Amino acid sequence: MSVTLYKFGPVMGLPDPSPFCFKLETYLRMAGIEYTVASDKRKKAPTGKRPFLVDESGKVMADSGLAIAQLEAQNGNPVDGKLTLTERAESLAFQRLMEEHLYWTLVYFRWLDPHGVKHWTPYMKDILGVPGPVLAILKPLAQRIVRKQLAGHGIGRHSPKTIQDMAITDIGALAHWLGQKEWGFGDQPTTFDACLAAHVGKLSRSPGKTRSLWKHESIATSSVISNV
Ligand SMILES: N[C@@H](CCC(=O)N[C@@H](CS)C(=O)NCC(=O)O)C(=O)O
Repeated sequence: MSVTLYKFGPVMGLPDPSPFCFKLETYLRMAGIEYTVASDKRKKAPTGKRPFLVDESGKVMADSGLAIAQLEAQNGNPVDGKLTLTERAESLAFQRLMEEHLYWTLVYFRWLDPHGVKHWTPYMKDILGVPGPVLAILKPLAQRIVRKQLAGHGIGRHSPKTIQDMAITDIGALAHWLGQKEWGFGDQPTTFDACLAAHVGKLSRSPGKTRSLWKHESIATSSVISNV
């Protein structure tokens, strides 16, 4: 089987600035699924978000987690099949911590925190695939949308210091749970590790304040980054 992956594109030495795109691409590699990266930066997903996949029959799989669940079911669970039900529950809970909470603290630092915005702006042109003058128009519009999203989530109603503390608490929980383990579960990487690599990769390679969050808690996962 082969699929086409719609993502944003490599930046700052990461396969993608979006942890969801990073996770899904890493999963495809771990599962041994052939894929090509679509060059079309404009094509819209049914959900309006990236990543999404299109298979050979034209079927669209949107949302990284749902796409992985479909691929696992279709291909005999090549990546997560060895996990017990308890491990699956832990894997899901930690992925939710990263994707539904830690991720939003990073969104704040990238788009709204004045210090973070200053450091991120030079990368935005490449991430969004638009020329500088268009970016100057798009940035305030995007910031308005992000401000609404963060207020809707609830995290955006807190002070910058509280948002930073929340990120540090999440990173600390992950670090304590992982301890010195090389992988989240057993002796091989699973979807959990793909998700972790995506978030740790983003934290450690991000410019400005986000990187200092990473330095604040030494999370013992360098093997996750280098191996996945
Ligand atoms: N739950 C989704 C989240 C995907 C997501 O939030 N993608 C962001 C980039 S990190 C996006 O495409 N945002 C564009 C937008 O919101 O318009 C998944 O796992 O794929």
